[in-house]
Amino acid sequence: MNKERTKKNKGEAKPQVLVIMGSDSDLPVVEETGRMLAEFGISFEMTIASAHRTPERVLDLAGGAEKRGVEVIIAAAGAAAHLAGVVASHTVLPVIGIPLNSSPLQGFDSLLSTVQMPPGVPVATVSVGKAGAKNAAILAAQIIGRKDKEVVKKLIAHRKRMAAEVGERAGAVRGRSAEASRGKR
Ligand code: C2R
Repeated sequence: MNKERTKKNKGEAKPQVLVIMGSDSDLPVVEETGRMLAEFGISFEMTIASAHRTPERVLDLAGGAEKRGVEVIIAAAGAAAHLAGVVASHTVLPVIGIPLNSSPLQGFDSLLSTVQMPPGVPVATVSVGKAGAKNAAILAAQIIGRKDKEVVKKLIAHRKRMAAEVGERAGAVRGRSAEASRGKR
C-alpha cells in the first residue's frame, strides 16, 4: 500500500473503518468523515484508490479489508462514482457510499452512480457532499455500536448535543422575531 497516500489516525495498525476516496481532490470533504469517526473513538485509515484509474489497488484494499479487521468500508467519489459499487463487489463487509459534488453535474451523477446498485450488491448511500461525509461516519458508528457500548454512548451524547444546539438556535430565532414584532407595533 502506498504509505504516502494513506492517512492513519494515532498510528492504528488495525483500522475499524477503511475510508477510500477516488482522488486527493476529495479530501477537503472526506476529512469530515475522519473528524466524526475520531469523535466516536473509532480507529480508521484513509486512502486513495480509483475503480477507473487503479482497479487493482481497489481490489487489494477491498478484498483484504476483512482479514485486517476492518468492520466497515466507506467509499467516497464524485462524477462517474463507481468506486463504492466496485468496492462492495469485492467484499461482504458493509459498504457506505458518499456521492461527492466534484463535477459540473454537482453530485447528481455521483448520487445515481453510487445509489443505483443492481440487486445483490448493496451500497448504503448517504447524502451528497459534506452532509454525507458526516452521516457516513455516524452510520459506521451505528454499525460498530452494535458490538461496542462505548460507541453507543458517544452516539447518544452526539444526539443530545445536536438537540441542545437546536434548542439554542430556536431561542435565538424566538428572540429576534419577538424584537421584530415589537418594532411593527
Ligand atoms: P480528480 O480531481 O483526481 O481529477 O478526480 C474522484 O472521486 C473525484 O471526485 C475527479 C473526481 O473523480 C472521482 N473518481 C471517481 C473514481 N475515481 C475517481 N469517481 C471511481 O473509481 O469511481
